[in-house]
Amino acid sequence: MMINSENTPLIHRSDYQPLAYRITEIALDVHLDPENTEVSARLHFLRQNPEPVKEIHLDGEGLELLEIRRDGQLLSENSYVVNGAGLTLLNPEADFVLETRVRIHPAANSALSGLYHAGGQFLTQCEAEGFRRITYYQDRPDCLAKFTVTLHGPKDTCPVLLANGNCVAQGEDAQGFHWARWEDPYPKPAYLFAMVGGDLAAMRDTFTTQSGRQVALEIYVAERDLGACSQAMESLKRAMRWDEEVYGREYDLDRYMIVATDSFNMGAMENKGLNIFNSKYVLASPETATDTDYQGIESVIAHEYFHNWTGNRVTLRDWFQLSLKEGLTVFRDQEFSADMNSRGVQRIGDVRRLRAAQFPEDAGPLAHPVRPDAYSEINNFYTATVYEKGAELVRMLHTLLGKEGFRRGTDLYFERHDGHAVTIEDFVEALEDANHTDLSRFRTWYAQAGTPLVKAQGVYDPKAHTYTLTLSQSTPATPGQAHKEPVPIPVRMALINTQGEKTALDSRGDREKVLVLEEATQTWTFTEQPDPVIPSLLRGFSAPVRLENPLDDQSRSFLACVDDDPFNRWESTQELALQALLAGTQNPGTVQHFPDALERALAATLQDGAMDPAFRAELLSLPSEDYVGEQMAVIAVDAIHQARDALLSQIGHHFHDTWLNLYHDLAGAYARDGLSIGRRRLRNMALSYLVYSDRHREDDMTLHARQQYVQADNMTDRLAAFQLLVQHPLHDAEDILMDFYQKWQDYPLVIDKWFAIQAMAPRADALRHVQHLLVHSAFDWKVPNRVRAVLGAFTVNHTVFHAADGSGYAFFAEQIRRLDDINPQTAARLATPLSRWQRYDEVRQKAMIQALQLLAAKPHLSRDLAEVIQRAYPSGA
Ligand code: B3K
Ligand code: ZN
Repeated sequence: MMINSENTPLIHRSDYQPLAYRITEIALDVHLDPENTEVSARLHFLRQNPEPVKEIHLDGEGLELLEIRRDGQLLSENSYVVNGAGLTLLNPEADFVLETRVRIHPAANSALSGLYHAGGQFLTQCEAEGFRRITYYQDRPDCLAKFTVTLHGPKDTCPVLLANGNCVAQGEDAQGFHWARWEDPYPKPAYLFAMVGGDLAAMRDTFTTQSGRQVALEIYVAERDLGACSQAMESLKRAMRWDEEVYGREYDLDRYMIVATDSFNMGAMENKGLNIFNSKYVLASPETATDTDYQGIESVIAHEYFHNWTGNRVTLRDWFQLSLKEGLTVFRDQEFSADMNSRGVQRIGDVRRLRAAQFPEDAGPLAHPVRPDAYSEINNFYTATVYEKGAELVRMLHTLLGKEGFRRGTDLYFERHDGHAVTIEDFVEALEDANHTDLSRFRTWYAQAGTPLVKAQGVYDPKAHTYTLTLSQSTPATPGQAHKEPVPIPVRMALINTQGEKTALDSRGDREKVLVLEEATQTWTFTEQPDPVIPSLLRGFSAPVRLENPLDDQSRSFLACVDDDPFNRWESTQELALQALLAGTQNPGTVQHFPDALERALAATLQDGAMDPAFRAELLSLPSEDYVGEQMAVIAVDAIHQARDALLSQIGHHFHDTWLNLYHDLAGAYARDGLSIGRRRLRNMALSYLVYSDRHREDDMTLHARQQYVQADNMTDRLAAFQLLVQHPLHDAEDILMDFYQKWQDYPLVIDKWFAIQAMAPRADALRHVQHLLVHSAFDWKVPNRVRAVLGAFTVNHTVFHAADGSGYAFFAEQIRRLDDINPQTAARLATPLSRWQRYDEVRQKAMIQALQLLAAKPHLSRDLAEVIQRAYPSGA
């Protein structure tokens, strides 16, 4: 691949150097203007060592330097150097004050990194390296400074001026302008800096902390959205209480602010005291947001709040430590959601996400350890590995140390490192020291990429009444890591007898155990087992591994009916469905065998009216096309799609009357409690199976969907019906598409759904349809949510994106080229599915490589996209 390697110079973890100078204080003065904003900065530098240094480098990108002074004196041109990467000060004193004034252009900033102007608001995004696009600075997470920020802006378009911390003064400027000064008492790295200016209304509330302090809570949105903030506000209060109760962590400022915007590169950002959020994770009303949207808000609000301790008060030494804050904070938000909702259902969802995003990443050319060793563009490392696998590592530590031990460890971690920039090693050491334990071998998990494969072998001896379990592990090679060490794998397990009961595993009578598989192979023998038993392994998905547990269908079906571990009960059903689907891919087009074992498992769930409906819906859902593909040596795109369609329709058909009864019985008035959410989920699943049961005729099941679409009083039900109709191969949904658009055209988040559902529809003319979506008047290349709604959704429309003639890839690459000039971060992220080319047949491989080459040849290729292409196809570089 012809990529200029200057595009992708690598930064190595081993090259870390402590700062020669600290910046103790920074005062910013910002005159907001969409075209030309002026930023003045006053920085107090303090040398860390007695020996003088030759120069100090300050990061800076796209800044127009207007003035520079040291200790009040204009700097002569021979005492500094400015280039595209920043500013170098020559022969600096031991301590001094540097003042700079620069000009930047927020309206032209479509990359949405640094200060940008979008939707009439001024907003910032500084993680990871956006602050250098605002002013010259040591833009690295170990540079902690006290910030004072004075914002000036026009009163009419920017009545609200916000920054981190407390508002300490405000006043009038001349001619319709005003200012506000904010002070953040907590020293912080620049990536946590934020400022906002705009015409915003606030929903206000208060929270009283465990020590009795009152905190003002404010959610800033457009005036018309004020009524859609209550889920966010309630979730915030629940998260604040939970962190006090579970981790003993209290909020530390007098004010907690959240600002919502439609123009944002990711979900949200944990800036100190002033979170900035994608409006998708703030705004919800029953008419516009689905139950899934509501849950997304709760977990992202909690996630950003939890960062106040895990990320902000204790921050990162360097970006290689990213999982120190992200893995730990994802673990915390998952546990919070498990405590607020059903623990079993939460765990199933978490594992589903891990398997959908992280396992493929770990098995492909973009694989990297949870603590990476090198990067070119750090924004490419906000990955499922750093976040989701990182959270799994913390979860395993929690399992190994136990709840109390883990809490002792985090208490010590906060006590030792509050106010410091630290490493993953510091975290592990705190857990060790608090528990007088040795986690040396566990560290390999952070250093080694790839998903371990665990193989289980069990033998029951009817004479000796013993059950012997042998577990072995191996991890496949990943780029740059040919040899792999064994890792300690906690395997939670039970043995289940023919009555469906867990047997006693030892003389203490424990019926569940955590075995720690540390070596390549280990064996455990359980005595006094009078009856044959079936092993229930990796309960609760106790480790992020693939498990090969050779059970026959009958045993799986039995576990699917009796296992009291919700995750494993689900897993047994999924495994049966997976086997049926894989078998189906062998003979595409023929009528598929609906295995008895699967039938029994599904029937048991369908008949169990006492079960939590949300869990029931999980048990009744089939593995995704992606998951099935992951299990195949060569992903058979079309065969998987057909097999899954066929099985859905068989299950729909076979249990037709049961589904219909469920559909009618589960109807009920809209409410937001867990039970009602579960009932809606199960009811919409029933509708979907009914529609699938006769997908190849268009008869009265689509009428049910049409009726539901029209009559629904909430978005969950309306969207479920809408999706079934739009994605039905024979149904003409033109009128419904128009109706939906007309109703919701003023609600960007709803229109994103309208775009995404169309882009995901596997219809015959899908590609042409997606091309039309890109020229629709509501499509906007500058709004990442909208771009993801079309291009992101398109990549999961497997039969179309992966069309054998390569048309999907070629089209996609053209769009990514275009996007790269507008928003490189989003372009690089969207392009990652192309990195999976090795998993497809030769024809598709060729076409995918061609698409990568098309990207590689792009003029002005961003560093973000260059790195992804380079890693996706290193052989040609
Ligand atoms: N810390 C931010 C992510 C920043 C991504 C920068 N490319 C959100 C979060 O994980 O909470
Ligand atoms: Zn985070």
